[in-house]
Amino acid sequence: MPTLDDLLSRLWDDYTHLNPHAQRVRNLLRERGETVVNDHIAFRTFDDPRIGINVLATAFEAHGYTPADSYTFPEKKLFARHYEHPDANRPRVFISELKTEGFSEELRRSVKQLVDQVPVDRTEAWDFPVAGRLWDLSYEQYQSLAEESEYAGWLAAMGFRANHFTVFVNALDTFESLEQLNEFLKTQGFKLNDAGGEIKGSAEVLLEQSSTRAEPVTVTFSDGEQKVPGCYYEFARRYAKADGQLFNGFVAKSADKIFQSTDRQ
Ligand code: OOG
Ligand code: NI
Repeated sequence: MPTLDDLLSRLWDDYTHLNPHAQRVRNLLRERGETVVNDHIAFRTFDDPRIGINVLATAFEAHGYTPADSYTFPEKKLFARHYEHPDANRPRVFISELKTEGFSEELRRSVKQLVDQVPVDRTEAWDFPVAGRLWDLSYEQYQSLAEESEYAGWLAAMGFRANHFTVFVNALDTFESLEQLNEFLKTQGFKLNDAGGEIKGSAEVLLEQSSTRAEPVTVTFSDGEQKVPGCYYEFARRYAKADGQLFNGFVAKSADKIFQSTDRQ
C-alpha cells in the first residue's frame, strides 16, 4: 500500500516537471538557507458525482485526512472544501469543484463528454489525484470552455494534478513579511498574480496570500500542440486566532482572486 509520502512526492514531481518555475522558487529559498514547508496543495474538479470533491478526497482520506470547512464562490460558480490531517506537519488539502448547473447547455454537454471518458477504476486508484488528463480534447473545445469559465478550461486541459503547492511563509527565517518575499520574487523575475492586489487578505482575516502567475505550458490537444496556463506557486502567511491557535482555514474572498492565477492573459 503506497504511503502518503509516496502520493505527495508523486504530486510534487508531476507539478515541478510541468512547472519548473516552482522548483526554481524553492531552490532559491533553499539557497538562502530556508527550510520550505508546504502549507497546502490544491486540486480542481467538476461537480459530476463520478469525479467530484468526495471522489478526489478519497485518496487523502485513506491516509487519515478529514473534511474541515467549506467555501462557496457564487461568481465563479465554485464550491470548495479543505481537508486536514491529524499530524499538523502534513499539508492541508484544498479541493474545489465547478458547479456546472449554472452554465450553458453547451458547457454542460462538453463537460459530460469529458467525464464520460474517465475510466471508473482510475478514479478509485490511490494516485487518482495525480492521474493527469483522462480525456481527449481539441483546442477548440478547450477555448470554448475557457470562454465561459477559466476554471473549466484549465481543468479540461490539465486534468487531475496539483494545481498549486504553497510555501508556508511563517516558517521562513529570512523574510519579515509576505511583502518582502513578493519583492524578492519579483527581483528574481517571477510574475505575481496582481488580481485584487498582490497580497490577498490581511492579519485581520488571519491569512495573507500571494501567488505567481501560472506559466504557459505546452499541451497536446487532439488537433496539435498549444501553450496554455499551467500551475502556479502560492505563498501563505497565517495568523493566530484569539485562542492563540494558528488559523487553519481559507478565506473565500481571497481565494476567489487566487483562482485567477491560471487565467489566460
Ligand atoms: C484554488 C484557489 C484558492 C487558496 O489558497 O485560497 C486557494 C485554485 O486555484 O484551484 O488555493
Ligand atoms: Ni491555495
